[in-house]
Amino acid sequence: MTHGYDSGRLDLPFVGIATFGKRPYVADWSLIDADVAVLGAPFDAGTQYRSGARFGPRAVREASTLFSFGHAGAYDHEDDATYLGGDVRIVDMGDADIVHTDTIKSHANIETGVRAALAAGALPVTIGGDHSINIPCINAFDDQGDIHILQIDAHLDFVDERHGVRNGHGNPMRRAADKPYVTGLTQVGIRNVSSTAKEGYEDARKMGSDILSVRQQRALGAVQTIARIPDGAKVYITIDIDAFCPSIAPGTGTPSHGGFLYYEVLEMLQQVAKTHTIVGIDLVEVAPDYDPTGSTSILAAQILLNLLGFIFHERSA
Ligand SMILES: [Mn+2]
Repeated sequence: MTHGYDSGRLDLPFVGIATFGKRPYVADWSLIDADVAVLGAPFDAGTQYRSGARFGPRAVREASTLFSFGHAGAYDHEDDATYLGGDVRIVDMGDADIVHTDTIKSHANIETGVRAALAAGALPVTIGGDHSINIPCINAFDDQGDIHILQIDAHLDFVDERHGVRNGHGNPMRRAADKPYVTGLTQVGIRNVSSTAKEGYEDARKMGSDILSVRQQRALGAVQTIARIPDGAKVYITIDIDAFCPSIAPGTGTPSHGGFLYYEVLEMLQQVAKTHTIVGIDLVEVAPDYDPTGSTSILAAQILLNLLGFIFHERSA
């Protein structure tokens, strides 16, 4: 371990270079030797309203340092569990290169990063960027067997094509559903008006989607919600920060009132980590400049670190 009293340094959260969780930076993607590889995907040219998610990876990394005191792991007294002890090896791959105005090249660079994480046997965790960055993430799973997608989001993101656009942030769940190895989707938190019209919802259901609003999820609770995901499915989780209520997550391009609060999402993530194998994660649409308090980025970092804690706690159990 390189941090904490082990090394003779106190290394408080505000000290040092802000990699994700203050974990080691691995610039050479052929040298990843880790359980988790975190990739930044600072691309926001897929937005249809307010841009700014290109600054998401830096803001989430910065926020993640708050949870990175030098002690070994994070003890949770409610669960009586210590999460993310020194045995869980997390590395930060830095960012995929982004070529301004060029979605194809930028997405290809993100896909290369996710493929490198998978080739190393690490769990890929990609921080957006707008939700279009999920498209190359899912492309990278074309040799990984069947996956099911759990999407936590305000918006369905199931537009096939509009004005020739097929790879914007309104399209990723449709692009995923197009894949033969994506066997189904569970889309939770969907509410209010967005770019997906009625036919998009009909297409989604035809292509294997289970769609739940915030109020429908609340009525079910976490256990019953996650029980709707097929048994034995390998699950890829995509979290759009706008799934949360704008009162706790205003730092995003397309806020939508009536969203989730922290524990509603956390409990779904803890449950799915118990019941299913998680094969990949992305968290998108943090646009920090709309939230001068930084609370949105802290929420994103806290959700990711807790989710990783749950996953590796189950793996070691
Ligand atoms: Mn989205």
